[in-house]
Amino acid sequence: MGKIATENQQVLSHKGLHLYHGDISNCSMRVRMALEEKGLPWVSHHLDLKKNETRTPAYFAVNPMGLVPALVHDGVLIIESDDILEYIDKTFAQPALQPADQIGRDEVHAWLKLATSIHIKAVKTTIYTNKMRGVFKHSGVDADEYAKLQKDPELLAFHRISGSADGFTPAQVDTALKILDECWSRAETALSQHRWLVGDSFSLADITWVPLHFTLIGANYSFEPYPHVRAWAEAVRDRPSFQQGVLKWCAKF
Ligand SMILES: N[C@@H](CCC(=O)N[C@@H](CS)C(=O)NCC(=O)O)C(=O)O
Repeated sequence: MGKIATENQQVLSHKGLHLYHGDISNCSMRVRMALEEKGLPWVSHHLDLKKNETRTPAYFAVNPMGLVPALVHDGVLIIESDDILEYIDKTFAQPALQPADQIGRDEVHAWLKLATSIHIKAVKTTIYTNKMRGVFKHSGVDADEYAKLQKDPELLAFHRISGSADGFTPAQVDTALKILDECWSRAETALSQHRWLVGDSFSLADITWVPLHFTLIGANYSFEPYPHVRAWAEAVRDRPSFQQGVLKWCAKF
């Protein structure tokens, strides 16, 4: 979605970089990592997902999807982590977080879009099933209020199921796992051929997938079959951007 129009006076008045984000949110971790890699100062607007702080009219007036992250740069509002990452890299050129050549940039873009495309069906389904059940306590009233705020049918359906007594069906959970397996097999192949997901330079692709690795471990997803992925994640742990963008906010998922 990228830049979106807003009439929110608070958002319009923000000077510099302001990030609406959540400590445990893997999409927020990406953006925090990118900001750290670029050495950019930013103002934090933290929302606690476990306390339903994104499920309020005030936050829907910032991001009409009710999701974190949302970045504001001098009054310009950008939503969707993949678009935010590309915005940051384009606007603040150094250090570059994408290869200079178009083929490499297309590859990075494809990794970003892959993560976006599997987010609800695979990532959120696995995390909400294995990690978050019972953590978010949405009462009936909450669900009704949320339904009034949330206009996106996929998110509405997702939260209706995740908040129900039965949660996702075994078939849905299985589909989620299969999608994750396909993606991590693809990452394993890429990382057996070069140091980072796209060639030999750390890029937005790594920034996008490392928080998924981190949070999926916490949701009991097994990385046993993927030795190159495990070594890659270990290498990223040493970067200050991982310390500051991930561990400072969420020591353990
Ligand atoms: N496609 C969005 C997904 C954002 C998203 O799902 N954020 C999660 C945290 S990682 C969130 O806000 N969850 C709260 C909710 O689903 O209501 C992006 O990449 O920014």
